[in-house]
Amino acid sequence: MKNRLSVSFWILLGLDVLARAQDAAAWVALNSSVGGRLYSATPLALPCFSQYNGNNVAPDTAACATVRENYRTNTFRADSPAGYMYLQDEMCLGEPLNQCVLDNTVDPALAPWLGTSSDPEAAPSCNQGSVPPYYLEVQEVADITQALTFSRQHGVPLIIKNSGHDFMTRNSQKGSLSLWVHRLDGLAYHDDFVPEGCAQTSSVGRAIAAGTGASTASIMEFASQHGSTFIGGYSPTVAASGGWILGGGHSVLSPVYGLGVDRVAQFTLVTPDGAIRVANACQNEDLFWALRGGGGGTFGVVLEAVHSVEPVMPVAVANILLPANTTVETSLEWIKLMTEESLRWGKEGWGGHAAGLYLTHMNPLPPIANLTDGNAAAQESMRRATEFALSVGGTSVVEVFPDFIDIWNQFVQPGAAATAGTARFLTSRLLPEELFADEAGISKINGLILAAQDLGFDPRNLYVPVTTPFVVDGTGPANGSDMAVNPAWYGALWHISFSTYLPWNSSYEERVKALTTHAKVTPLMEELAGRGSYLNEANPFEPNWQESWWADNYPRLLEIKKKYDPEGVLDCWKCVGFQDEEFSSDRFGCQGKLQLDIDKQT
Ligand SMILES: Cc1cc2nc3c(=O)[nH]c(=O)nc-3n(C[C@H](O)[C@H](O)[C@H](O)COP(=O)(O)OP(=O)(O)OC[C@H]3O[C@@H](n4cnc5c(N)ncnc54)[C@H](O)[C@@H]3O)c2cc1C
Ligand SMILES: *[C@@H]1O[C@H](CO)[C@@H](O)[C@H](O)[C@H]1NC(C)=O
Ligand SMILES: *[C@@H]1O[C@H](CO)[C@@H](O)[C@H](O)[C@H]1NC(C)=O
Ligand SMILES: *[C@@H]1O[C@H](CO)[C@@H](O)[C@H](O)[C@H]1NC(C)=O
Ligand SMILES: *[C@@H]1O[C@H](CO)[C@@H](O)[C@H](O)[C@H]1NC(C)=O
Ligand SMILES: CC(=O)N[C@H]1CO[C@H](CO)[C@@H](O)[C@@H]1O
Repeated sequence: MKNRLSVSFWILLGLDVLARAQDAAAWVALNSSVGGRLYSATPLALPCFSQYNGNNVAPDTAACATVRENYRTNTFRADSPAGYMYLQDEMCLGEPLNQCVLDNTVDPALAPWLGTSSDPEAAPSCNQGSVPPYYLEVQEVADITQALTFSRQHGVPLIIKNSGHDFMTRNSQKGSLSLWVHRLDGLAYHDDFVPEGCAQTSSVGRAIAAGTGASTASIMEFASQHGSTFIGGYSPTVAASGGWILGGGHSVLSPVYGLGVDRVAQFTLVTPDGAIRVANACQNEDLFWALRGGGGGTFGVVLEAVHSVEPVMPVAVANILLPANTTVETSLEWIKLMTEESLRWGKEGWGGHAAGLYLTHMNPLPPIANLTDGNAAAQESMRRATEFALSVGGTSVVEVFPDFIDIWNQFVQPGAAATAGTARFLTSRLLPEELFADEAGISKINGLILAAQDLGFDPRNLYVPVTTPFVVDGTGPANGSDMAVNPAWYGALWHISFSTYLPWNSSYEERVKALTTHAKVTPLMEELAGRGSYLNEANPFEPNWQESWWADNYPRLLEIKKKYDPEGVLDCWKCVGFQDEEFSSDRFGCQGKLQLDIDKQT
C-alpha cells in the first residue's frame, strides 16, 4: 500500500515537472513583468532534509537549526512567504508522504533522520505538499493584474496568502501561484473618516486604514500612538485587514463594540477583472456586503480596509488560571461555573476566552473598568471565578488599566508567541444566549461537554471565544443585518470549539479516524445550537458548510461571486462558489480524498 502510494506520487510529480518545463518561459516572462518578485516557494523545513521532491539536496545545518528552534513561533511562520501557522496548510492531507514537516512533539523540533541513520526509509523526502510552488511578493497593483492575466492564460490557480493563520487550508493550494500580500502593511490614521463617494455627513469618526498585511499587533500599537483603541482579534500575528475581517473578525471587546465587520467602513481591492475598486456603503455596495463575512480569498485581492476605532479608554482584565495538574472533574466544575456566570459577565461588558483550565476576560465599560475604585467592581464581578481558582491552587489577577495596550502587552502578547507548528483542527458552533439564561439550557451545555468527553475530548482542552457582538445592549448588528456575516453571531454568547490535533507523522488511516471522531462532535453541538458557526474557526471537513457559515446569505454571495469572478480564478476550498464535486478533483485532492473517506464513516 505504502509503495503503491509513493509510486503514483512520483509519477504525478514527474508530470508536474514536465508541465513546468514547458511553461518555464512563461514563468520567466511573468517574473520580469513583476520586477523580479516571483520566487520558488519551498516548504519551511526543507533545510533539514537531504531529499526534496525526490531529488538529492544538501541539508543546511544552520538554517535547519533556525527552523527547529522556531517551529512553534508564530511570528517566524507569519513572516515567511511559505510559512503557515498550522501544518494542515502545508501538508497534502490526503497523501501522508507528500509533506515536509518536523517532529513537533519536542522543542526544538526534531529532524530525527538527519545524520542519525543511513536507512533511506528513515530519511523521508521533503515533499512540496500543498505549498504552492511559486509565490509573488505583491508590492503594487500591477503585480496582481499580471498574476491574474497569467493565471487565465496558463490555467494556473491563484491563491492569496497573508499571515498564514487559516484553519481551513484556504491559504495554500497544490500547484497554485501564491499572491503573498503580507508586505502591504501600511497604516494611516484619520480623525474623521468619510468613506469615498459618501456625503461629508456620513463620517465614521476616527478610523485606521490598514494595509491588508498589517499584523494585529502593529495596528494595536499604532492605535495607541494615536490615542485610540483598535477593536481587534486576540492573535498579534493575524492580518486584521485580511482573512480576519473578511470572515467576521471577533475581539474580546466585541460584546460592547461589535465584530470587525460591524465596524469596517471601507475596503479597497482588486477584483478578478483587474479593476481596483473601493467598496463601502456608497459604492460597490454588493462587494461591501459580501466582503463583510463572505470569507477571504474569494471575491478579489483586498489591499486595505478602514476600521473605525474608539478613543483610548480604561479596560479591566481578569486572568484566572487553574493549576496545570487540574483533574478532569475539577475542570468540569470550573466549566459549569463559567456556563452559570457567562451571561451576567457578558451583560456587564466582559468578553474574552473561557477554557478548560483558564479564563481571560476584558471589559471596557466604566462601571467595571473603574480606575478609582481600587479594582473593586471588577474583582467583585469575577469573585466566584477567583474563589474557585484559588481554592484549587490556581491564580487570579483582576485589575483595571488605563489603556487597552497595557493589557495587550502584558497579558495577550506573551501567551501568543509560540502556538504554531501543529496540525490543529477545530469544529465549532455559536451557542445562543438563551441557553445560558436558565438551568435547563445550562445543563444542556454541560451535557454537551460530557458527550464530547465520551468521544475523547478532554474538557481541560476546551477553548471558547466569548466574543460575540453587542451582548451588552441587545442582539442586532450595528447597521442592520445588511452584510454577509453569519446572522447567528447576533444573539449568541459562546463560540464553542473542540480541537483535534493530527500527529506530524500520522498515517492516512490515523487521519481518517481522528477526523471522523472530530466530525462526530458536530451533530452534538448542532442539537443545542443549530448550524451557525464562524468560518474562520471551523472544521475544513464540515458538511453543509454553506449553511453553517452563511445561513440564508449563501445564494446572494454566490451571485456576487459569479458576477466578479465568473471564471473562478480565485476558487478555494469551501469558499463561496466551491462545489462538492471538486472533492474528487486533482486541484483539491489533498483535502478531497480525506473528505470523501470521512463522509463514508459519518
Ligand atoms: C492563533 C490564532 C488566533 C486567532 N484569533 C482570532 C481572533 O481573536 N478573532 C478572530 O476573529 N479570528 C481569530 N483567528 C482566526 C483568524 O481570523 C483567521 O485564521 C483568518 O482567516 C486569518 O487571516 P490572515 O489573513 O491573517 O491569514 P491567512 O491564512 O493568510 O489568510 C486567511 C484567508 O484569508 C484570505 N486572505 C488573506 N488576505 C487576503 C486579501 N488581502 N484579500 C483576499 N483574501 C485574503 C486567504 O486567501 C485565506 O483564505 C485566530 C487564528 C489563529 C491561528
Ligand atoms: C525572478 O527574478 C529575480 C530577479 O532577477 C530572481 O532573483 C528570482 O530568482 C526569479 N524568480 C524565479 C522563480 O526564477
Ligand atoms: C498540584 O500540584 C501542586 C503543586 O504544584 C500540589 O500542591 C497539588 O496537591 C497538586 N494537585 C493535585 C490535584 O495533584
Ligand atoms: C468608580 O468608583 C468610584 C469610587 O468608588 C465611584 O465613586 C464612581 O461612581 C465609580 N464610577 C462608575 C462609573 O461606576
Ligand atoms: C511518530 O513520531 C513519534 C515521535 O514524535 C513516535 O513516537 C511515533 O512512533 C511515530 N509514529 C510512527 C507511526 O512512526
Ligand atoms: C458601529 C458602526 O459602524 N455603526 C455605523 C452604522 O452606520 C451609521 C451610518 O450609516 C454610522 O454612523 C455608524 O457609525
